[in-house]
Amino acid sequence: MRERCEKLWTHARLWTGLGTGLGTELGVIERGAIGMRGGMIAYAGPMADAPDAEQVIDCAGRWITPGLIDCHTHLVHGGDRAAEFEMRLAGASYEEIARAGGGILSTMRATRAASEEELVASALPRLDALIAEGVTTVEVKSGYGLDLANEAKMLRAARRLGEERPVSVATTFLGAHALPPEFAGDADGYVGMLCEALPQVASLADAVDGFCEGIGFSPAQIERLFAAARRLGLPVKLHAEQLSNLHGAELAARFGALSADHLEHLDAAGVAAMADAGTVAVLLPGAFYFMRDTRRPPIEALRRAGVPMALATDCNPGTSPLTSLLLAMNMGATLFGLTIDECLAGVTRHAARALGLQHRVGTLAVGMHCDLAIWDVERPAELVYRMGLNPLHARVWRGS
Ligand code: DI6
Ligand code: FE
Repeated sequence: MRERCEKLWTHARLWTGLGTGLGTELGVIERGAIGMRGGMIAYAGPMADAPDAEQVIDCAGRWITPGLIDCHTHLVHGGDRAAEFEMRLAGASYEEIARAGGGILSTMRATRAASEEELVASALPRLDALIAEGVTTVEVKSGYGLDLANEAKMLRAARRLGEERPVSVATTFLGAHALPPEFAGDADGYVGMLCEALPQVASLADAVDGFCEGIGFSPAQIERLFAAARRLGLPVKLHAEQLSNLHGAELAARFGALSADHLEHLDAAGVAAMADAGTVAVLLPGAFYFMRDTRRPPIEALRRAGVPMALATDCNPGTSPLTSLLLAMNMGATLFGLTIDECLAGVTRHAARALGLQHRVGTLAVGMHCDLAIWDVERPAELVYRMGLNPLHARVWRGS
């Protein structure tokens, strides 16, 4: 006789994320049930075999997926860049705007000027939009403070979001996002400062990220940062191959990175290195769309090599002001050619892995956190198909 559950969701169709093989239905259970005890999943399987429970919730045939995971965001930042969007519509390029003092540095100024409380307050509406669509775990990067005090302020604000709302927050230190004016012409000096500062932000960050790009940091600079991060036991991830191919993904793979993100210019060697290292490819179709990019990441090569692909919003004020993970899935399918199951795995199982959280969240399995999204849909494809309709019926975080 199995132990009673505290709660049991019955008459549900389960998309567990546990099947094998990409492109096949990932572990669907018709007439399924989920049992919860102590905030964890205690049962996930056919209703017929479900244990007793103190409270039974009849899902009336609705679909249950793992709670969604947005594994790449810049949710915390000061101000917005709507005026720069207007300039881009009038013909200015992202690079021209950046060279004129706009871009990341304009958000840096607004972020430095904001208090921790103001950063939390301005991020909450964006977080609430994600939560309203079933997000139960969100990653938040720093990267607009660009000095120790302001990067730490961003990371504290990010952690506070997880106290203000029922959601799990993973924080990432992205000090190597852009060169601040204090270090103009001295990127190496700035990276040296970051490496020295790392022990002081280590307790605030779950991972270390960088922007490896001509307009960001060189592979040699990222390598120094990654070596410092690994010495502290911090996992790494990288914005790589977004605008050009500097072989950042290979570098990331060499450091056992959790993920390499963007990847529009990834080549075959990069794909192979990621496959060998088990590094997740985080695809960010919102940035691709908003920047009117035309070069797609090498999806077919990633698929063939068995590289897990995640999808995220990249929510940021400059290149992806997107606060809908459902829309990111739609873009993943329409712009990048992902299948429905790839899109769903991309915001659940593989997104969890991109954060190193695959043993806690991202699938419907016994022993995982009971984070659920319950949907008013007839088939999972509807979650990817619609643009702007939110079919979330209920959201469960850690069992409630
Ligand atoms: N890649 C991007 O597209 C964004 N950051 C990054 O590393 C740009 C962020 C911004 O423009 O504010
Ligand atoms: Fe990003």
